[in-house]
Amino acid sequence: MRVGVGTPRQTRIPPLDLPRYGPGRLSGIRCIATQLQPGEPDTSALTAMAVQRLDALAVLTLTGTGFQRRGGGEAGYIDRAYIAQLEPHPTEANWNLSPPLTLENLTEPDFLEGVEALEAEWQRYSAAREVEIDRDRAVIVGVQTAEVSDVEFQNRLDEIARLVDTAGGVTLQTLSQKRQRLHPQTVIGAGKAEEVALAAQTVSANLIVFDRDLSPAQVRNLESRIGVRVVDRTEVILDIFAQRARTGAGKLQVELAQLEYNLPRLTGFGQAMSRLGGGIGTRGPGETQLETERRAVRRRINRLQQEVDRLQAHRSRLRDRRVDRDVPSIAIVGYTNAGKSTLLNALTESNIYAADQLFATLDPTTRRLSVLDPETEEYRSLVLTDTVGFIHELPPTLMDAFRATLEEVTEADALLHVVDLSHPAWERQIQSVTDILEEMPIATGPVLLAFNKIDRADGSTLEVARQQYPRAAFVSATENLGLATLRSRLLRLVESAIAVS
Ligand SMILES: Nc1nc2c(ncn2[C@@H]2O[C@H](COP(=O)(O)OP(=O)(O)OP(=O)(O)O)[C@@H](O)[C@H]2O)c(=O)[nH]1
Ligand SMILES: [Mg+2]
Repeated sequence: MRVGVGTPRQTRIPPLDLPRYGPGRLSGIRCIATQLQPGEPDTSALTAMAVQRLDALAVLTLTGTGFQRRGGGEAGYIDRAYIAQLEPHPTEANWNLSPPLTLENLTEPDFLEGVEALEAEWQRYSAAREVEIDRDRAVIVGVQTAEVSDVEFQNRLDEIARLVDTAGGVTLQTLSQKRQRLHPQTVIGAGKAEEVALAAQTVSANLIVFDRDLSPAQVRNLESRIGVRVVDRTEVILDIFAQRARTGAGKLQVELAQLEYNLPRLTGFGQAMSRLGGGIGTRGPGETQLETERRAVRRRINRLQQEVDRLQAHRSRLRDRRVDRDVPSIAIVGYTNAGKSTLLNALTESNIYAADQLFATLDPTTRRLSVLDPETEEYRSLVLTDTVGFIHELPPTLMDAFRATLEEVTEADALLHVVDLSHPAWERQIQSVTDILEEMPIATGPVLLAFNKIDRADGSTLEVARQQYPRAAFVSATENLGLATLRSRLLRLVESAIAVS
C-alpha cells in the first residue's frame, strides 16, 4: 500500500491514517524495511513499529560480501532478517524481536495465524487493564519553557496530577520536556510525541493530559500523532466543576463554561477519535452537520447567558436586602483547598462541606457571625460568604460563566484571603489569587490575609511569612488556633471598609 524512503520516523503513518486503529487492535499493516547496516534493527524502527501497531515488521539487513557489482567492486547482500512484533503485555517490553533469520526462515511461519493470536492476546491485555483500573488511565505531559523554574514546574506537575485525581482519573505516568519555545503545531517535539504514544501503549492509557492549555488545532495534531484522546488543563478543571455542580445555579454556570470552551472545538473531528474506542467526549458530528450543530450551541449559549444574568440580578436583590439591614459582609477568597470552608465552619460553627479535594466548594454559602466588640461590649453581626476557590491561570471561560458567583466577591465590603501556609507553593498561590482579583471587573474592598494550617507549616516558613506579612492573621481552622484574634480583626476590617465608603 505504500513505499516510504527516509528514516523510520519520517516514513511512518500517523495512527489516525491507519486502516485499523483502536484499543487492542493491530493496524493490519505489515512493513518490510531495509537497513543498510549490519546488526540488529535500530530502535527507532522498532519504536515506529510499536507506535503504528504494525502486524509485523520485517527488517532486512545488508552485510558481508556477496556478488560482484556490474561495474566491479563488491556489494553487500541481504544477510540477516529480523521480525519484530508488538509484545502483547507491554509493561514488560514494547516489542519482541526474533533472532536473526535467513530469508528461507523468514518465509516459513504462518503470518496470518501468528498475527491473529497476537491481536487476541493484546486485546485480552487491554481489556484486563480496563477492568483492573476502571477510571480514566492518564499519562500527564508537562512542558517546561525557559521562564519556568524547576520548582515551579514541579508544582505545576503536582497540581495537574491532583486535578486528574480529583476528576476521577489515575495518573499512570508523567513525561516532561524542556523547550525554549513551544512547538506551534504540537507543543512538544515529534520525538517526544512518539515517546508519549509509546508510553501510552505501555501503560495502556486512554487519556493524555497536558499541564497547560492547548489550541483546538494542537489537540487535533497531537491526537493524530499519539492516537489517544488528548485533553488540556482547562478541560480537566471543567470536568471537575461539572462533577461538583449540585445546585441549579452551579450546573447552569458549568454548562455555560463547557459550551463556550467547546464551541471553537466543534470540528467534526470527534468522529475520527471515536474509532479509538468511544466514550464521553469522543463522539462528534460529521462535517455537514457541523454548521447546524454550531448554531444550536450558540443559541444554547445565548440562553444560558441570559439565565446567568437573571441569576446575577437575583443574587444582587438578596444582597440589597442584606444591605438594608446594615450588616457588613466579608467574602472568603483563596486558592482551592486553602481551608476556606473549614475556616468558615470554625468561625461560625457551621457544617458546610469541606474536604481535601480541589474545588470542593462551587456554590457560595453565606453564614452570619456575631462578634463581641471589646470597646462597646456589644455584639456585632457580620456575614461571611464562602465561595469557589481559585487556581493558577483560572480558565477565562470559567471566570465568565461564574460571574454571578464571583460577584459575591466584588460586592462584599471586604475580603478575607485565606492561604494554606503548609503548601510548598503558598507564595505562588497568593500571587495567583491576587492576579485573579485584579482581573475582576469591579475593584474589591480591603483585604485581610489569613495564613491557615499553621499547625502543619514548619517553623521557618512561619517565620518567613510573619516577617513578610506582619499585618496578616495566623490561624489553624482545624486546631482552633488564632480564631478569637481573627474574629476581632474581621470586625476592624469591615469598620475600616465602611469608613472608607
Ligand atoms: N492541618 C490542617 N488542615 C486543614 C486546616 N484547615 C483546613 N484543613 C484541611 O484542608 C482541606 C481543605 O479544606 P477546605 O475547607 O475544603 O478548603 P477550601 O479552601 O474550602 O477548598 P475548595 O472549596 O476546594 O476550594 C480539608 O481536608 C481540611 O480538613 C488547618 O488549619 N490545618
Ligand atoms: Mg470550600
